[in-house]
Amino acid sequence: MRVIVTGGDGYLGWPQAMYLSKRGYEVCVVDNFSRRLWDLEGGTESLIPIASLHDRVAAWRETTGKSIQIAVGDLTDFPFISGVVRDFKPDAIVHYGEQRSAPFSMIDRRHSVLTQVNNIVGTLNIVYAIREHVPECHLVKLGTMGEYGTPNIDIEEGFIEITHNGRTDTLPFPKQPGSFYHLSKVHDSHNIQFACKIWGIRSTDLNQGVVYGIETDETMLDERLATRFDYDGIWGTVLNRFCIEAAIGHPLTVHGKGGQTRGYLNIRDTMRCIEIAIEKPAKPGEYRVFNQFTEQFSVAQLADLIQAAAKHKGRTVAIQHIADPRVEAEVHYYNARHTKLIDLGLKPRLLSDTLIDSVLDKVEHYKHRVKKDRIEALVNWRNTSNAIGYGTMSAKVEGEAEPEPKPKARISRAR
Ligand code: NAD
Ligand code: USQ
Repeated sequence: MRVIVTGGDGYLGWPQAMYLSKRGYEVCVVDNFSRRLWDLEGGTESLIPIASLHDRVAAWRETTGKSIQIAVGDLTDFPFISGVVRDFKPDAIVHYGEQRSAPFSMIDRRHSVLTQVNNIVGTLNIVYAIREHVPECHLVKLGTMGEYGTPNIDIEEGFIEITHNGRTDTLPFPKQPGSFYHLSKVHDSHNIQFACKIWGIRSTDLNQGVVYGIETDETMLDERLATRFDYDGIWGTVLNRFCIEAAIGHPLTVHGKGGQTRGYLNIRDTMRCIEIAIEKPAKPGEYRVFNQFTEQFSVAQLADLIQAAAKHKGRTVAIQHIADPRVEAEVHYYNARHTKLIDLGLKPRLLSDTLIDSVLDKVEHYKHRVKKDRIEALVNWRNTSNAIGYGTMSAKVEGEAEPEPKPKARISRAR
């Protein structure tokens, strides 16, 4: 099978490309390196040094004898992605290539717009390229559990049966996302579902939870194959952040009471879930949704787990409750169904002391690279223009100033 992995230079896309290549898939990665640029913009950096995409692919060939093709370009550029799809003729497209940080999308207007244009236009272009060149191709799209928010009822896998005024229908599960990033995923979902309906495209929307972990079997083959590991206040996800904080003796930064509960999964399970989705594709015209996570935790539970694991290694780490920079329910009901991938063969790799230990050991090795001034949560949801430290992301940057609003049209009043 031929598979395009968009975002193939990213945290999940690069290990996914290797995972599939190792199992005999012909893989082409697409990326425009925007993520490396956004790191430069915000003064952030992967904890683990990462090779360039070309060096990674060369190292992969050297280590395994297998090739991965590279297409460098922007998914929002239709002639580019349309040409790649036309020439490569994929059986499946695994679409990771989006701006994926909720805090980044909440910095200011420019970053909200950038996020939504990048994600929604990129996805729509892929859908059009599939329709034009490979209508049988299966689109495996990375969505997010955050599309649902935290409703006070059980979360179903994509759809819910509703009886209203005596009539019953199965409808998309209500969406209450918590950032302009999460909203971009909701808009993607609607666009994809619509395209499946009108053109018979096949798609699996994977509502993935928060991913943690640093290594897969493939990244461990050679240090040039390592994937990125984010820990800063913009890109770092909570469990990865707590591991770094523990390693450098920084208090674990729990937002508010820490009652925010989310679904989590190990990076190795992400790899396998995608493989399962590709192996057992949606039917033509089918838009299916899987909730892709393996267990749920509150932030406070995660902090306790990491604190205990650090203590086991002789390290005392404090837990600090900081005012929540986000607007989110601090304590809430959370019970999300996640059985479809398990029914298709996923054997979850649950968070264990050994797993936390292995991440802690790995980050310990690189802790000299931590930029301590990037750990703090740099973006507050309540601000419309966050100056995040170096000033480069502030709306007040020279040349980036918000234009003055035009004067209102004059309305002549009747006397
Ligand atoms: P990442 O930022 O490490 O990787 C994303 C990659 O996409 C980057 O290499 C970036 O350069 C590329 N990209 C972005 N916009 C592009 C464009 N317009 N054209 C070409 N390339 C583009 O992110 P990640 O953690 O690997 O996440 C991958 C996907 O999985 C995202 O869609 C994200 O929303 C989703 N997801 C991630 C997590 C998580 O915890 N990491 C959880 C749920 C869902
Ligand atoms: N949190 C803390 N302390 C921290 C960092 C985060 O308490 O130091 C809290 C947040 O307030 C939030 C929760 O932890 O309640 C999760 O935050 P996160 O940054 O780990 O995850 P999130 O912003 O939701 O985004 C990440 C990925 C995104 C993906 C999403 C899956 O960046 O791409 O879509 O996880 S989900 O959360 O299921 O929507």
